[in-house]
Amino acid sequence: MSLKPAEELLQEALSAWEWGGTVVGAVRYGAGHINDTFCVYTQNAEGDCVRFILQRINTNTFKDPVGLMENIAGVTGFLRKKIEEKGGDVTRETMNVVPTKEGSNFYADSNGGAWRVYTFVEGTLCLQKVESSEDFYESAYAFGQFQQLLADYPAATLHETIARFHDTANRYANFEKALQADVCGRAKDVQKEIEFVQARKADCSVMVDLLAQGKLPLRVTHNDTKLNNILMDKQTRKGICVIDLDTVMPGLAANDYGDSIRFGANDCAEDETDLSKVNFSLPLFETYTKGFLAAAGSALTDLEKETLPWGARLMTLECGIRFLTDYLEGDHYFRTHREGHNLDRCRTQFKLVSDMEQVWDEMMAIVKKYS
Ligand code: ADP
Ligand code: GN1
Ligand code: MG
Repeated sequence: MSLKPAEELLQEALSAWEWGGTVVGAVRYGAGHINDTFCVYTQNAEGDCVRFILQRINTNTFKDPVGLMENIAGVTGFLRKKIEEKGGDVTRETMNVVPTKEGSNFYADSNGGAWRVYTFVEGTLCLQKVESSEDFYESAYAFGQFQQLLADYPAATLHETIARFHDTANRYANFEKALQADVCGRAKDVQKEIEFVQARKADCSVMVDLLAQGKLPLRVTHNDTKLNNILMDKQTRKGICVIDLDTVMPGLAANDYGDSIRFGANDCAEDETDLSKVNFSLPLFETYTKGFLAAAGSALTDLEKETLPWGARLMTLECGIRFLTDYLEGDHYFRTHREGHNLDRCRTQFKLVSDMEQVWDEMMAIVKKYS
């Protein structure tokens, strides 16, 4: 079933929860590319405003919402125990799912959509761009710690919410398929980008080959470690809560590290159209490396640490390949807001990959310094 605009199902979804007060309104929220997120404003008996996050899971992307929500319930429950043990605040340091009136952790709507509600973590910031080196360090520490906390999570119980999510070689194969099909006749206009990818076909296999050879371990990873998937405390500016847990699955440590570098170690938006503003920042790379290794380094093997720069390069290349593939296929995967949006996004990623290739030796040396 094709999904209707989320707004059309909003009232139906709202009626599936108790809310503990009167719903005053619900507005679109956040800048994600996949799910539909709303902030729900309620008024409780004391007259105070209490906010919630209501999300429609994109079931075209996440085909098994039951398994996905089981993962989230499992992971947040596990984190809650760890946070309690260290005397932390479980209402702010992990996501908390609010059950429906029927006691389920999501609501299946009449259109095949799946909705869930989280308590709103107040007093936090969600950054779309790095504002200071200190913020980036804190995000690195928070993602590193997230991985540490989940190190002994029973990984075999996790559902693979998107098959082969960070299998870069398979992403390359899908790109070639999209290119052959060229359903929109767009390939002729993006020859430079196509050549860029094809020249890096061998790179796409570096990490997946090491995994297949048993040289790198699978860990419980987040797999979507963008800066805007961390909530930072407004007062202390510490990264307090890792959000967007849909892609928590067994994966490579370098990919969590690398996806954060891709998104945050630069001074531009992911969809910046002026490529002269798109520059990989080695100082920010160093800051993130320091924070991530301070939190997660002791759990990583020597080869995992050595290959972290590959995580950065390949997550950036892979993301660019995914944007380009979606552009060739007619923009059906990532939400777009303008003509050529995926192509703009793809170009920023490829510029960043080129920059990283230029300073590869320095990247390797920085990782070594903090290992
Ligand atoms: P998407 O998959 O679309 O990226 P996210 O789960 O990252 O969705 O949520 C989108 C935005 O909503 C986040 O960037 C953040 O600003 C906000 N958000 C999500 N969950 C919470 C929460 N529990 N408390 C406060 N803000 C949240
Ligand atoms: C998507 O959902 P969101 O916006 O946090 C995508 C990530 C990409 C990212 C690029 C499930 O993340 O893999 O890296 O866009 N999520 C999924 O910004 O495909
Ligand atoms: Mg997000």
